[in-house]
Amino acid sequence: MKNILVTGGAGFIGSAFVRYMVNAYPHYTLVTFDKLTYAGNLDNLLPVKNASNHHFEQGDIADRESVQSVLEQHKIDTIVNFAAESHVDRSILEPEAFIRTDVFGVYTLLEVGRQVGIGRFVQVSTDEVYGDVHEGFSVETDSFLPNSPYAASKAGGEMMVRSYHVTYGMDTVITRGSNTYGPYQYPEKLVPFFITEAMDDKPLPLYGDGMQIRDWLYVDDHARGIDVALHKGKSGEAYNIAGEDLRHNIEVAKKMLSLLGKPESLLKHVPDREGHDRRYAMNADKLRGLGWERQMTFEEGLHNTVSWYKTNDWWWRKIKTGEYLDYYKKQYAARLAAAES
Ligand code: NAD
Ligand code: TDX
Repeated sequence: MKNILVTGGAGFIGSAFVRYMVNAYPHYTLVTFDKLTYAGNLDNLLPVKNASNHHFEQGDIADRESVQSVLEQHKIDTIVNFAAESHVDRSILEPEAFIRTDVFGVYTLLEVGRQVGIGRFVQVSTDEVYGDVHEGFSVETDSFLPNSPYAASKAGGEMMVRSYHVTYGMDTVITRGSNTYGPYQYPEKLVPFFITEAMDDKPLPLYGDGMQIRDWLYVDDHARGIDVALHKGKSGEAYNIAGEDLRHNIEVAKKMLSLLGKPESLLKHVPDREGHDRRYAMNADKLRGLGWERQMTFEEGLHNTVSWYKTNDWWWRKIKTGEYLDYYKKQYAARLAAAES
C-alpha cells in the first residue's frame, strides 16, 4: 500500500481521514478525488494544503473515464470510498442522485479498479443499512432492512462490493459507522445545523417527539476506525464503527443549547421525517478485536464541536447561502409553519 485514493475526501468524514492519514503515514501518498457537490468543500482540506504527500483531483466516481485517469495517473493501489450523497432528508426529497452516486458510483469504482488491478478497496458505509433497531445492538452478520432511499442506496453499494469480492476475488473491506459529529460537518445534519441556527437565535426544528435514538461517534474516532479496518481488516469482511453512546435527539439538542448558553425555548417540535428510523445501535466488538477503541466521550466531543463552530463561523456562514437556503426552504418552511399553527 502506497498510493491511496480517497474518494469524497473533501466532505466531512473523508477530509478528517485525509487530515489524519497525511500526518500518520508520511510515506503514503493520499489523493483526494471529489466531485465537489454542495457538500464538498476545499476549505476542509486547508490544514493539508502544504502537505507534499497530498494531492487533490476534482472528479465524479460515476464517471468511468475520470476514475480510470486518476487511478492510472497516480498509480493508485488502494481506494477508500467516502463519496456519497449522505443526507437522509435530501434522499426523501430527491432520491435519484443517491442511486447514481451511492450505487452506480460504487460499481464504477469497483469495475475500473478491477480492470486497472488495484489492491484493497474500502467502502465506507453506515449503520442505517440495518434499519430501525428496536432493541439490542446490530452485529455485522445481521440482515439489512434499510428504510430511506439513502439507506437503501448505501445497502446497494455494499452489495456491489460484496459481489466484487465473491465473484472477482477483489480485496474489499466495508466499514459501517454510526452517527458522526465534529468540526467541518455540513450544517444540514442535526449537530451542526442546530449549533449554527441556535447561535443566530433561530428556531430548531426537532422532528416528532425528539425521542429517536442515535449512537454518536466523534469524527476523529471514525477516521481512526477506518484506518484500522484498512490496515488490519480481513478481506471480504465488514466492521461496525460505533460510538456505543446512545442518546435521544432531544437530549443532544438540549446539551448543545446549554453549551451555547441559549434557551430551550428555541426548540420547536415539527412534523416528523417520513419513514423515520426510531433507533440505531451497533456493537463494535469486531473492530475492537483489531485494536480500535473510541477515544472521545460524547460530552467532550460535543464541547469541542460547539467550540469549533463558535470560533469558525468564517467556515459555515459562507455555506449558509444559495443552495443551502433553497434546501432549507424546501425542508423546513412548511414544517416550522405547521409547528406555529
Ligand atoms: P458528506 O456529504 O459530508 O461528504 C460527501 C463527499 O462526497 C463530498 O465531498 C461530496 O462532494 C463527495 N461526492 C458526492 N458525490 C460524489 C461523486 N459522484 N463523485 C465524487 N465525489 C462525490 O458526507 P460524510 O458525512 O462525510 O459521509 C462520508 C461517508 O460516510 C458517506 O459514504 C456516508 O454514507 C458515510 N457515513 C456517514 C455518517 C455520518 O454520520 N455523517 C455515518 C456513517 C457513514
Ligand atoms: O432538523 C433536524 N431535526 C431533527 O430532529 C435534523 C436535520 C435531524 N433531526 C433528527 C433526525 C435524526 O433522528 O436528528 C437525528 C439525526 O439526524 P441527521 O443528522 O440527519 O442524521 P441521520 O438521519 O441519523 O443519519 C446520519 O447518520 C448515519 C447521517 O446523516 C448519515 O450519513 C449516516 O449514514
